[in-house]
Amino acid sequence: MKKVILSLAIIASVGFTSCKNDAKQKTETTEVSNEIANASLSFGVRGNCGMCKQTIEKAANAVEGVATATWDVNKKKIDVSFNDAKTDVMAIHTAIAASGYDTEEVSSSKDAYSGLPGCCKYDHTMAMNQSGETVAD
Ligand SMILES: [Cu+2]
Repeated sequence: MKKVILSLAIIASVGFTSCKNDAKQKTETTEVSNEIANASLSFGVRGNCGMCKQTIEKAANAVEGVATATWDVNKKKIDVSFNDAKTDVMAIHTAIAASGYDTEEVSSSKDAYSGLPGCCKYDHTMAMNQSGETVAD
């Protein structure tokens, strides 16, 4: 239990870090729930920084059936594991779009996008699902 609290504190502190520090942001943090995953997928999601990462992962994890969600700021890509009896791919795309972020399949909600912090207002023409290496720190 202490480990869970500690990791939540780490996730929170990463989330509150300013956008200017994203080059040094850890790319390994993952939102975790108690779901049992039997399926996984990866798809492109646009975004700029560590704050975007937190919003995107939180949105994906809020979908019932999602076990883990990890967004990579360099690849503009999310890896999701989920229980396919409880959710499906489009529900995950839709939840992320509703939080303000474009996915490969669903364009972001305009209202949610306009509510993002200035530094998170990513370019809608940004290439996503890139194959580059994950930058470790
Ligand atoms: Cu951001």
